[in-house]
Amino acid sequence: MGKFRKWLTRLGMVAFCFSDAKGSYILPNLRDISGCPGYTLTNVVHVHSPPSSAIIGDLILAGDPCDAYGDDLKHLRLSVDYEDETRIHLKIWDASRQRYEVPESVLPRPSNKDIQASASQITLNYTASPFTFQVVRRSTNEILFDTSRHPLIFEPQYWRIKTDLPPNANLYGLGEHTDSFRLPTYNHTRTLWSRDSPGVPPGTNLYGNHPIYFEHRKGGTHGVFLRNSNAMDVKLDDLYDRTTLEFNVIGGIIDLYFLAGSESSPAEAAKQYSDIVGRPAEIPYWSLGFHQCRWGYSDFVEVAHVISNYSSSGIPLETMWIDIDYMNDFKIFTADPEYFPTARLREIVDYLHLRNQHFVLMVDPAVGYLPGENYQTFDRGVQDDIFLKNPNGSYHLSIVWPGVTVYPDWFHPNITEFWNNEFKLFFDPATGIDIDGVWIDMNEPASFCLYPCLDPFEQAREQDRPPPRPASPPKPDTPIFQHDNTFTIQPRGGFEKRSLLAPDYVPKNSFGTLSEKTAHVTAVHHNGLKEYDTHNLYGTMMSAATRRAMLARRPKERPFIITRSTFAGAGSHVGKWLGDNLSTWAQYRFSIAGMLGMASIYQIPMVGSDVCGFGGNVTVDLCARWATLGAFNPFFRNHNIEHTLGQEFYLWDLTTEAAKKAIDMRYRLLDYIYTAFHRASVDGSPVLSPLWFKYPADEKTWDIDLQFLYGDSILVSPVTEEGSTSVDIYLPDDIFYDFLTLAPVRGHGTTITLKDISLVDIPVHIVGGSVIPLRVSGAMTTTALRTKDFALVVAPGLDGEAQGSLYIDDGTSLVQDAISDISISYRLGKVSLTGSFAYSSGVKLASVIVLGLEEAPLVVLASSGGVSLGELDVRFDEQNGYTVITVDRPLDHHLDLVFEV
Ligand SMILES: *[C@@H]1O[C@H](CO)[C@@H](O)[C@H](O)[C@H]1NC(C)=O
Ligand SMILES: *[C@@H]1O[C@H](CO)[C@@H](O)[C@H](O)[C@H]1NC(C)=O
Ligand SMILES: *[C@@H]1O[C@H](CO)[C@@H](O)[C@H](O)[C@H]1NC(C)=O
Ligand SMILES: *[C@@H]1O[C@H](CO)[C@@H](O)[C@H](O)[C@H]1NC(C)=O
Ligand SMILES: *[C@@H]1O[C@H](CO)[C@@H](O)[C@H](O)[C@H]1NC(C)=O
Ligand SMILES: *[C@@H]1O[C@H](CO)[C@@H](O)[C@H](O)[C@H]1NC(C)=O
Ligand SMILES: CC(=O)N[C@H]1CO[C@H](CO)[C@@H](O)[C@@H]1O
Repeated sequence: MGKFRKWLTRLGMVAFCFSDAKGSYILPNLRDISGCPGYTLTNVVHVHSPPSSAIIGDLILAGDPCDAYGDDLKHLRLSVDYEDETRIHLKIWDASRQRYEVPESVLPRPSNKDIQASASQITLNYTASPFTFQVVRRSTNEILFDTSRHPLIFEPQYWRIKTDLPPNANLYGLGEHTDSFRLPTYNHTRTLWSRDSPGVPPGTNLYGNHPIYFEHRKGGTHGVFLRNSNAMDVKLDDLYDRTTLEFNVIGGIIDLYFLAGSESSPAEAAKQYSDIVGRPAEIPYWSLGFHQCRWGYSDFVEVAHVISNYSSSGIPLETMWIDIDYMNDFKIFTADPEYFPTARLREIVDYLHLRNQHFVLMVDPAVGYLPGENYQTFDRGVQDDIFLKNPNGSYHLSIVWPGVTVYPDWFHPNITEFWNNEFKLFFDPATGIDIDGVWIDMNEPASFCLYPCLDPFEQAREQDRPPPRPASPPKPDTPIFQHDNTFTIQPRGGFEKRSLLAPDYVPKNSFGTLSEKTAHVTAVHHNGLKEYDTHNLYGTMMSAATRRAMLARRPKERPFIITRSTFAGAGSHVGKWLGDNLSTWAQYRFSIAGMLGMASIYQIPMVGSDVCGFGGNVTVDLCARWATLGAFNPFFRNHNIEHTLGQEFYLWDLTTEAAKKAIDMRYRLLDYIYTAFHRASVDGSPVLSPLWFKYPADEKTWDIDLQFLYGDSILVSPVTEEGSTSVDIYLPDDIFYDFLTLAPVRGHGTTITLKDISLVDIPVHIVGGSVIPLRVSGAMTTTALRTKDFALVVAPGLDGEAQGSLYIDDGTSLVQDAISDISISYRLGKVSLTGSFAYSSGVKLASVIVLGLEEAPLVVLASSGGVSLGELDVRFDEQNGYTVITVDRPLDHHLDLVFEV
């Protein structure tokens, strides 16, 4: 038994949490709310002079209070703003007391163009008494949101807003969840409250929280975002003639953004959502390479062996990761002097860097509570006084890997200096471990202390986590409730009457009470805010702080950070992995819907599951299939739990072959997906999408979540059943091309069966109408890949035309000196490359491959800016009907290829 083995394993926690998750809901004490009187709207005034249509008004309780979960508030304020052509903002708050709102320091509000209602694509129509409203799409007069039958309820610790929707509504979002991508609408509750959720069971609240949904109809797709971080239950139900959706929230204010989306292009809803929560951060090119990690590497020797084994097996390894194992007694910002000494880790980093490979370590938020132990991170945190506190000013203690711990308070005004300094010292290129990226975990924040956690020291002993030294808590006289500018609580604030520990309405947290296995809801941040209100922001605030710290180390480079817990807007700081899932076929399947949620709705496109699964032993067949699916995860990492069999791809011949083939496809497509990431950072275009984003009128696509679009033009249709070598895939009425043979496949809006798909293959199709930039071959690193020439695959649509683009830059800098952003079009026998060509990539356009032609053009003439470049060599593949035109010219100028037949 090594020193690491004496503690409870994380696997043990999995089993423990499973049993805990079942049947332990605190059943909400449901009250009769049918008699709640609603409110009457009065004193409506136009707050700005025309052309604005913004209004503000008073909402007065319209009858005898129902006091369902507390006293009905008597007087509310309402505002409605037409912020731009596609967005309405509706806000309802307490007129007499200040209530918590998501701080703008965490989620900035969008700019408000303050337009006239008549210029908006949607309008808000209301009835004054009782106050209800409808959001209407003007072009069709279709009602998108309708509270007519459901008067508003607003109490100190409960509010409810409820809408009727069309029957069997197509709803997506409200994650994080492992439910189907198209949400079940019968008796379904989505609870939003960050939770360390091993095994990621469907139907429960998971790590992150995204109170946004898209609703899709024949007449269009729109979005609704609730800007609120309190615990909530979003309830969906089907009645005979309609679906209903209701937000039941235990704090904050009603802060709704209605997004018009579009009548014909669902991706517009995603772009509009990026206007309010921010666009995804640009990622380094190398981060799209293949990553290997596992929990349970026993020492630096094993890590080095994994790196060399990847190399000798010929599987490209871009980035090596280490989980908590490297830490000394699991203390963050320390390395185990015997098992992972800094000097030896530095050797590994040097080795990787010399070979253009990368290195990532994990950092948790919780800091070991070790007074007098010369644990410098803790001591500096005490000195800076940046740890989260109890109401009486003592440190809020919990239990994480190192035993009893304290949490950084991300609202503390000096937290940036503290966190930056820890990163600077420990990850110092000259003396420490020069990481290229960082992985942040346990930031729900997770705790192993069972509520009420009266004696964390005793529980840590029982759990066999290192007992901390007895010591008096530092600075017992630290004043509490100091305020800063982030948020000021007025003395008469609405908070004092709240029962934080026992709200009358109890959201359906799968751990039971809201404080279970996390920071308690009573914990107080430096600015006076309570965990009750801000819990769901913790992981995203850690993400933002970690981004600042990584930027402070390498100010010119795009940081690479992967987190577990997210809130709306997290994607502008970090990427996300889907958490501690299991090595099962079911979870392999869920991972697609999980990624779709993050990438197509929540604006967190750098996303992927633990490839081959995290918990449990994977079978070689599943791992081979997952290697091929993983190649189409935006973030592609193999990772598993300790005390299970290794699952590095090189361990089996089958996974070696699958990984090599899949990584080769991925790498040839890397600039295609990098271009998609660039577009996302510019306008929020989804990097992955469900089929219905492309075929919104095709009802059969609406609930498909086992096929998806990688970028907007590559259709991925993995085999999804154990023991199967075939898959039924749906092809809409369109033309597709097999990615490997390039042969056309006509879709007819039917399901077809693809047969004989070996365990090392994955069906991939190019969607007609697109141009795909490819590197001519893969490579062992992304650095080497960037020296490969390009080929352009032109895949004409049913109308015989195609469009695509290619974005190239240096792949790492935050600010680019020169970029190439090339548009490629194909129409009437002419391929044109236009746009900017300023980035000097040093590579050529080797060839243009035009698919689906019945015969080859006799002659292809090239010209650039009107200057003839002569005739190009043409080869025709009769079997699969494609034409290869050899171009072999630098990719640095406009180019036209004209076909003569
Ligand atoms: C909403 O109000 C507008 C302007 O008053 C009106 O033209 C429209 O018919 C209303 N729509 C619905 C569905 O009530
Ligand atoms: C609704 O779901 C809850 C919890 O999942 C269950 O207890 C209840 O029986 C269901 N109600 C109906 C009507 O199906
Ligand atoms: C590396 O490969 C060797 C030989 O195939 C094997 O014995 C060893 O267990 C592997 N090491 C690791 C850490 O995977
Ligand atoms: C402060 O509150 C914590 C948590 O409620 C409690 O454990 C601790 O004993 C209190 N300390 C004092 C000095 O009252
Ligand atoms: C933040 O740090 C500065 C400089 O050390 C110090 O003067 C200030 O009191 C600190 N602020 C808080 C709230 O601790
Ligand atoms: C995984 O396999 C190993 C070796 O066969 C076995 O000892 C272990 O119990 C297995 N773990 C699980 C979770 O099945
Ligand atoms: C592959 C897999 O099962 N992924 C799941 C892992 O967990 C996340 C939730 O955190 C799910 O969204 C994924 O579907």
